[in-house]
Amino acid sequence: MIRAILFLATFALVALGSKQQPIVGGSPKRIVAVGDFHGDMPQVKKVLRMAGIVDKDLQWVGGDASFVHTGDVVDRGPDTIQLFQLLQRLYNESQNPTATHSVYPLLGNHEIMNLSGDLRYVTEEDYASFGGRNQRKQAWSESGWIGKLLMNTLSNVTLELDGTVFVHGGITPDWARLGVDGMNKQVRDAMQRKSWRDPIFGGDGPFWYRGYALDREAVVCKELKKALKYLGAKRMVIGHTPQYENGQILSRCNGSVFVIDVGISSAYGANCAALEIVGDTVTALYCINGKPDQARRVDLTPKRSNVQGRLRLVRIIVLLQIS
Ligand SMILES: *[C@@H]1O[C@H](CO)[C@@H](O)[C@H](O)[C@H]1NC(C)=O
Ligand SMILES: *[C@@H]1O[C@H](CO)[C@@H](O)[C@H](O)[C@H]1NC(C)=O
Ligand SMILES: *[C@@H]1O[C@H](CO)[C@@H](O)[C@H](O)[C@H]1NC(C)=O
Ligand SMILES: CC(=O)N[C@H]1CO[C@H](CO)[C@@H](O)[C@@H]1O
Repeated sequence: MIRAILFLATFALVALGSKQQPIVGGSPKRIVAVGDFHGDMPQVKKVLRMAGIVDKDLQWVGGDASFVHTGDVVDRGPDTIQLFQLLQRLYNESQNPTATHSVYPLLGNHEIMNLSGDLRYVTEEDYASFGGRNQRKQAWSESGWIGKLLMNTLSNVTLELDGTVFVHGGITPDWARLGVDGMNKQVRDAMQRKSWRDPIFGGDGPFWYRGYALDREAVVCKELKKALKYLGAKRMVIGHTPQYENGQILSRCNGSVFVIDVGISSAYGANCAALEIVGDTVTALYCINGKPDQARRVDLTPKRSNVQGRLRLVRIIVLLQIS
């Protein structure tokens, strides 16, 4: 009798296994994430238009989407002012009570470098765009508009949305233990105290860590899994380590991490890509022939093959029947 029931269950599960699961609890919002800007307004404009976030006049056309930037607005290119103005305006508009969309600009290591006075990658044109070195320094000071913007408003290093964690460099298990709010709080506190030597700004901290992009998967995917477990998330989306040789978004550890810094800036080859996440569907969006009008879509959703899934179920049931 029990055997008969188990056999029936086997077939029922095999049949069910081939069906798509419906989405429960309403359809998830579209999330669009873009990596390092590095001072190149024309390129950023192109990417945001291609991804359906703004139009040619830089007005929001993304509907109720969430737009995430994973940090590094500045350095290597001259358009610091325009880019921060754009982010500030898009963020302001999203704060309007009638707005249905969200804008999340995160900090990158290059924002922290500028705040901490490390100006090695500032270009001469960038200084000139402020009217000179002193004027630039003033804008980045606590009383300047960029200083205030970064210290008071856009001062987060990480964000969790629908099971995806966004961060500039990467979150190791040690930092993941603090949780998203804990990391953001530590960054804000350290910025206020001007403690640029705080470990959260260090090499293994969320601004600088490159392991998930560069280290061997055999080593690093286990770490990532731990970190995601602490964060209660399914995947991590990171910038910081440019994929400029091929300009492609890199998916590693079976779609548990996506490296979205493709080198958008002309300083890195003027590539054009954004990542779209809707529920569990992850899609890379690319410009076609470097143009912003249309996106080439590449599905990066990790494939759990139906055959494998069903075989696993059959194996479990058979084990139950044997025992
Ligand atoms: C954004 O809002 C802040 C505070 O409401 C305001 O000071 C700032 O001028 C606004 N910036 C833009 C670009 O709209
Ligand atoms: C920064 O993150 C905290 C949670 O960690 C959140 O409450 C806050 O709204 C975020 N700020 C912005 C500007 O997104
Ligand atoms: C990815 O998934 C496959 C099949 O489930 C598994 O064999 C492989 O070990 C996984 N790779 C990593 C890096 O986790
Ligand atoms: C807000 C902030 O910390 N601004 C700093 C930017 O960098 C200069 C040095 O270049 C400092 O003097 C400012 O305090």
